[in-house]
Amino acid sequence: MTVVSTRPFEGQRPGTSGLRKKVAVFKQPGYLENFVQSVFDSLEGYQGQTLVVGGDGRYWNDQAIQVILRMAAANGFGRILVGQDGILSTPAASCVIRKYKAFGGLILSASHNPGGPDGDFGIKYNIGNGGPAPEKVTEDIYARSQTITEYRSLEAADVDLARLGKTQLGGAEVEVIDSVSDYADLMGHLFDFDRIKAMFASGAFRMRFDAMHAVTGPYARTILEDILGAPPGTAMNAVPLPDFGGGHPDPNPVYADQLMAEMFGAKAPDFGAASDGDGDRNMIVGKRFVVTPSDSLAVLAANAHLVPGYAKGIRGVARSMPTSRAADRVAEAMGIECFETPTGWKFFGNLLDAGRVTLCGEESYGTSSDHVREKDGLWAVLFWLNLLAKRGESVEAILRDHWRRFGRNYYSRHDYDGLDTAVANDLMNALRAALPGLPGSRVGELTVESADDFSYTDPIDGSVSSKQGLRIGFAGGSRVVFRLSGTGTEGATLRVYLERFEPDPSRHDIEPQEALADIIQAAEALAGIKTRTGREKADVVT
Ligand code: VG1
Ligand code: CO
Repeated sequence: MTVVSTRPFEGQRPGTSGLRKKVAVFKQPGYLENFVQSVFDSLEGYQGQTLVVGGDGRYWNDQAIQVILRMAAANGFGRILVGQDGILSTPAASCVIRKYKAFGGLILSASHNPGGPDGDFGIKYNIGNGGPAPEKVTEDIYARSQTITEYRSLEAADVDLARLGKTQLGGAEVEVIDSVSDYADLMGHLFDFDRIKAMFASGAFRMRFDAMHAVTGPYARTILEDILGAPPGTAMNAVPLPDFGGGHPDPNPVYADQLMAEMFGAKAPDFGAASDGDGDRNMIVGKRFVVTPSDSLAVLAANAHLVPGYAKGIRGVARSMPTSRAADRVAEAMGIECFETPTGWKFFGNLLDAGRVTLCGEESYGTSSDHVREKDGLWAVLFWLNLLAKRGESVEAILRDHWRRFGRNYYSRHDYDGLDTAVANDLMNALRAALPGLPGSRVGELTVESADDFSYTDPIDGSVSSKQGLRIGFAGGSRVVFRLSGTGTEGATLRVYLERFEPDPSRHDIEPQEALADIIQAAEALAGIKTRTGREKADVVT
């Protein structure tokens, strides 16, 4: 064992989902080691216990994993489970942590952020319930990183991650496990695989899944093609590449443009889906028909009883604050609880553990349930496949029926990327200062009804998270929310979330940007985005 002296690095505070930095920052000697030691130092009682390690296959994963294995062994973990070739999607890691009752896990991913030598790297710690560490833990890790003086490691050869099986590393047993099988088993218990198989076998149903050269490739091939019998090639871009093929592994209509071209083309398949860098997000597309993530959550909640894993009913739903309130309407009709949490999956953990909610979702293409403690891309795809097989209707028909029953929440998110941090902070501060005077005032044709800076008190442990986004509600139920991203690595990203409720079915066919035009104008009038940032329009509109 070696004890290496070190000095703190600035800025090792985890954001919305772990610590994310440029690869070059992570490659500084001691940078990764300091963070990992800070994680271990902030935990208690892990001696002899199990740690799960895996990542999304991005550039530098392989080397980082060897560093982590040596450090985990040197720090006294008894057993380390690592995905073959270092691969574990975020939901698969969550599944493995739970199944083998591990103490926790380290997941190497920067999710939807681009990879490669000039791209991003990331690491997050998940606790024993399989979910992201709550804020209290991430704050402890950060505090420790600012006072760290040494880290522990071993002098040992690299573990062969390609070969399944066990190796001894210092006092720890390292086991390389199949990356897919535990996760695939769990999916088989939740969904009606026979019915989905029959749908594919009929030949009348075609789908495309875009893995975006990220981690879900092997999962999608095994589950969709090998187990469910979808034709080979159903999963496209299915080989994980260290730089994701130079793309942006973010499953939205802008970045998954290859899939969108097919879904809107002449021979469009019936169903399309995509997932992100670490496999926890999902985009659902029908034949020439886009499904917003907020609507997807609401549809899953309303139809959960049709799926074996949820046939007994769902207990409640939770959504992140900026997510549209489509799910709230379903919860109300079903007489179940609905929670509004800050952005980031870590805020769902307590509600799931306490059995208060079954389904959770975020507007950023993230949905999942109590089967794991992370969002889960392929799970959502399989849920939709199960619904399509059971209802025998198209994606579009299911959505239109949903809107008729519950009304339609028109929704869009406008992102302004790579802003000067000071400019973005000034914009938010000015708007925050103006909030108290807004209620009752008019912005264009709209009247402001409410305005606040979202603060969340966790109903289970009472912890408070403040400054989680500025929300302005208008008379009639429309809303705009402003937030700064907590996952970027360059400058600041401003996210503007826009929503309008439309109960009238004869008005459910409007193009969303048009349906939201007055709210888009109000957002500009309230925040002065153009004048402050000099940007004429958003970089990404989803
Ligand atoms: C974004 C999304 C948020 C999501 C987070 C992590 O955060 O908005 O909903 O939970 O990414 O997802 P932010 O702070 O940039 O808005 V992932 O798939 O990157 O682990
Ligand atoms: Co992700």
